[in-house]
Amino acid sequence: MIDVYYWPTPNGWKVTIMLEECGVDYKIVPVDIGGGDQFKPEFLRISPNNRMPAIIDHEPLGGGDSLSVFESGAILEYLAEKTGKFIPKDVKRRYDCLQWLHWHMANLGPMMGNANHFKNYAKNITDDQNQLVYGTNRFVGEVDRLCGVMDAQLSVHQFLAGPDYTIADIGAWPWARLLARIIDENIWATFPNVKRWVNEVRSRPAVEIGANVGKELNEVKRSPEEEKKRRDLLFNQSNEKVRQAREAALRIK
Ligand SMILES: N[C@@H](CCC(=O)N[C@@H](CS)C(=O)NCC(=O)O)C(=O)O
Repeated sequence: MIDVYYWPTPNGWKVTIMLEECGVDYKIVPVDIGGGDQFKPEFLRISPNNRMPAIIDHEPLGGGDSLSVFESGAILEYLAEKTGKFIPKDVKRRYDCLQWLHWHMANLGPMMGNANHFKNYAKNITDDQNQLVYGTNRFVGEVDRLCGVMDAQLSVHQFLAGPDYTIADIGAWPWARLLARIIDENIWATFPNVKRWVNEVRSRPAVEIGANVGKELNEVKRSPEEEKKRRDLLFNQSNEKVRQAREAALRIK
């Protein structure tokens, strides 16, 4: 059994989609990131960066004690290695897959996260139009560039890393499916190969199930004051707060 420390966001969906694709049993442990669960000692012990997702595998690859993994890309690699699924065995194809997995971890995910922040959240935090416009243009511009990179790749390959559906697709898809919501509807007309691939991956039954896990957790109605408190918690995280919480977690025997 694998415990999945999870909240329904793109980084969380990668893990539930992979587990559904592989047919592995798992248990969801909700980490309410707006409510501060990511600072609880039991979570920080396995996820030093106070971000979900993380997993604990009680029957780990190689045997022995339970094993924890944080960072969604590392979790996908671990599950692929454990199950032998969605990662090619051939060395060249394997590194095609890993290159594209790491590409989305370092590029598409963070840039879409920041584009979303500037387009949808920053206006609740600052009235400074210069900052809002600069931040939005910078990150939306980067997402546009990255869509060009993906579209070119998908114009000659069925999937991101070539002919096979791999963890590179499982990692990037949960972000790419949100392109219209975060950027705008025209994005699909500009990048038809990305659109084709997003739809193709969406049609897989395991993707449909994995991307809906814990949907109800995000459907809670909250007052504007509560929403503000949750945003403050997410967007005001100091070095001191994080370090103290993590050190305290590590001191627990
Ligand atoms: N690179 C990390 C990013 C994870 C991440 O940013 N998680 C967000 C939710 S999507 C989170 O836990 N945020 C909590 C916080 O900001 O305190 C991964 O891919 O696992």
